[in-house]
Amino acid sequence: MLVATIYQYLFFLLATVWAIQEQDEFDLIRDQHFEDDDASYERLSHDSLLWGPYNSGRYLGIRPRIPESLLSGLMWFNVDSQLGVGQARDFYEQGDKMARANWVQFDPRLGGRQVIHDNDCHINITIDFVKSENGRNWAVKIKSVPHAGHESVKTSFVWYSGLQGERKSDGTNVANEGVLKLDIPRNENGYKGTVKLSGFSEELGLFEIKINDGGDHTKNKHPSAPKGTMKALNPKRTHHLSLRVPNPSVWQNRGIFMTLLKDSVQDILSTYAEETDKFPPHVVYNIRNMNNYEGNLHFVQKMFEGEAEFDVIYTDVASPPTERFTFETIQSRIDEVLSRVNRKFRENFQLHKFSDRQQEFGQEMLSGLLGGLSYFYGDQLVDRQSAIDADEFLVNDDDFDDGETEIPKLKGDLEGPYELFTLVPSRPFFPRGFYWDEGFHLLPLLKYDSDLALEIIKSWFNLIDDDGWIAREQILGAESRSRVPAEFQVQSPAIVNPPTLMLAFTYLLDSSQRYKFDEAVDLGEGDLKSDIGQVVLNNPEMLANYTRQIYPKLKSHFDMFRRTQQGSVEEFNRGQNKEAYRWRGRTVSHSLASGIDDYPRPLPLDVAELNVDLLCWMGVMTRSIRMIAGILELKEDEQHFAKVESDIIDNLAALHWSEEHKAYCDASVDDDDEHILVCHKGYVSLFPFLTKMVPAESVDKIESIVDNLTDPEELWSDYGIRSLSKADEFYRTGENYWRAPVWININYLILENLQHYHEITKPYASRQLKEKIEMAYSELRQNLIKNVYQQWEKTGFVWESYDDQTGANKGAKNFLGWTSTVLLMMEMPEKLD
Ligand SMILES: *[C@@H]1O[C@H](CO)[C@@H](O)[C@H](O)[C@H]1NC(C)=O
Ligand SMILES: *[C@@H]1O[C@H](CO)[C@@H](O)[C@H](O)[C@H]1NC(C)=O
Ligand SMILES: CC(=O)N[C@H]1CO[C@H](CO)[C@@H](O)[C@@H]1O
Repeated sequence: MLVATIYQYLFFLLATVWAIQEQDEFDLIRDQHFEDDDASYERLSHDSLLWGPYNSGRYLGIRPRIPESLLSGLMWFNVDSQLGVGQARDFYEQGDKMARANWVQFDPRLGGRQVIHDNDCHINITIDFVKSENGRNWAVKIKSVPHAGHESVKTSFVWYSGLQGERKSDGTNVANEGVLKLDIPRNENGYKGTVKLSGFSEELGLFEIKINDGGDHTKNKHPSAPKGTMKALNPKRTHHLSLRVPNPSVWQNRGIFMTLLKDSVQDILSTYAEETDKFPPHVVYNIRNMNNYEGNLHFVQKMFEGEAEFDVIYTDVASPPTERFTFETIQSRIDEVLSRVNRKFRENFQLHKFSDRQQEFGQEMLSGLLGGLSYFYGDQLVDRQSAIDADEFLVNDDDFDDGETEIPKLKGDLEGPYELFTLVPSRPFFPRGFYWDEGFHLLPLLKYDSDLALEIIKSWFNLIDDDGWIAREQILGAESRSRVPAEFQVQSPAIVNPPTLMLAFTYLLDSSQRYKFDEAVDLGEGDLKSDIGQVVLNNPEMLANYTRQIYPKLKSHFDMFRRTQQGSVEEFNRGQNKEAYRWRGRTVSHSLASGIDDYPRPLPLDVAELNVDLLCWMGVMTRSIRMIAGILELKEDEQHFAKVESDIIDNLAALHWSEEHKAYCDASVDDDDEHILVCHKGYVSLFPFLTKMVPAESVDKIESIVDNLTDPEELWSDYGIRSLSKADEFYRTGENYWRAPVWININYLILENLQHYHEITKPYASRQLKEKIEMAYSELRQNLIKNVYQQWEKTGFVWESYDDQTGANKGAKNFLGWTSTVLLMMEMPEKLD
């Protein structure tokens, strides 16, 4: 590539002279991106969220919110024995022996602190990541201390940075792939002091990455090598290796590093077979640049004995000097950022009734959730061929044994690329976007930074396709696919998922209506900076503009649900109107679409099935879209949606309420095609209550729901409300995923609605019901907080679900994730009155 070569040549010879001119040029380019006034919020928002640990499935993976751009991060391994290298840390894995690994203070616009207690490597690592005020520069400080009894533990740290070729934010190709080069004199025996890389890309402009070797204040000690060891492997020096890898392979940094290491080790073994004692692990596992490669992927490796500390600085060369980091200024910025993060947390969440330790726990819930903020870009597998006939079921899985998960056999084609900015349920186990989870993720965030929540909602809604469909699990790009078993990778347009984002959006609109719109002022840039996080919600015109933008997508999404998940009503002469729905794509034991996979549903499989939880989700969507039509003053739409909403509420009573069981239930038909209710008490039967679809006047129904909720023989456990009644025949059977365990997201909704119904039934409720609700609320809230907190103390993590008999942790770890709604529970009042 001639152009690139000339460019590199010019750039690296004339970088210093250029820097001045380039700065003007880049300012110009940026000003063009953001020329009009309206864009000042856009620009602030863009820059303050440009960089982050957005490759959140790694322990530390830093990237900008730009497609296929610069990927950087940290790997490490123990070098006391030969075994350590096989457990090199990079991807955050469920099985890694970590006593802790989470962001404990974090704000996506500022940065924060992650702590990692690695029991295999016998070290505790603190990683501080901070951004500059303008958001375009960042720095990382890595500190590691050995565990007691392992004071001279030897650890290798590897920083990698790789340029992926880049695309423009609109997905089109850039003219120039960019370059990344070592920018100090090459020394095959390694380096003392700071290693510097310089680079250029269209979207990032000119940039530098500097990696130091600690400073005079550190107690860094590098292990020594036996006499006569090859100089190129000197463990007292920093080693650098770079090579050209295809852009789509940059993310495979760990595998590439291991291959290079293997080549080096094999070469050593064949040459020095007799002298292997000269090559202990901390010597032989140093990378060597044997072939004088130079390319887009760079590794910088260090060996430490005992404590370790070093820093990495990323500089946007076009930034003014006041915005750039130096090794001398990192620490004061870290101190400042951490204290601002703490202050912001305390301002938004009032936890003063809790102990210091519990407050730390609360802050870790939010930090861990936000530490999962991720940016994805890539293609996904979708099966649009094997259309699922509305009247057929995916797999006849009568033959499956209990506990076995049967999966629809789909064949996917790649579509895209798409981009997604999202939180993730669990960095080690589910490091990707989940539609059903995301609405819950946004609940704690709405309070803290509603502007970011709106960014995330918009990013998701952008993925709604022309048919109104969105994949329930977003597995974008090869890196994401590498973490999902092949049989789960393909998404089907026939399968939907609970539209929880609509639920989150109604919470948001509710809270915006509490603000006084007429007081909103025109915000200048100065104000914007301090208000960023709550700008749109405080500005009715911006909120209306935002809503106007997403409205067409929402409408088509809503229409798709009504079209594809329609239930049979007239065929069986039931219902008061046609609002009734059935989740498509279910099997005998699973309805993945519903999100509560193995919750028991009517059997045998029948097209006459109607699902009460889906009708409630339709109600949530309708209510949400009605509110939006209201904001946009679309009177006709608003009236139409209001009618659908009341039809849904009518049919909930007509089609799904069982007088016999005093509960809302799924429905089907019997042998004579007569409407019947199939009741499995648990989360599904609570749905009308959880989504505020039970009218306040229906106090009798509410009382029955509360009675069963508080019955220890049914739903009540000491650790929260269990997913399925103890009295149900399927209780704790099969894979027991949603057939007993306590899930925190649903429990959050239960608490929130106990509160809600306590308030709105005041004109109707007996004194007795009022007291029942108050008691259920207080005890449930206490039980939940207590158990999640205790399990966190015990295991170092919060979890996907909790055992209803012992409170013990279950499923995926570091599930922050909707389990973080426990933070909202902590903030709720202790008692209702
Ligand atoms: C490392 O972390 C553990 C907690 O996971 C703590 O008990 C221990 O004191 C820490 N060690 C050091 C040296 O800080
Ligand atoms: C809202 O949109 C209108 C029309 O596109 C535009 O003129 C106005 O400046 C926007 N207002 C804000 C606050 O973004
Ligand atoms: C404790 C309690 O009131 N449980 C009720 C749950 O619902 C059934 C009806 O199916 C009632 O009979 C129980 O009394």
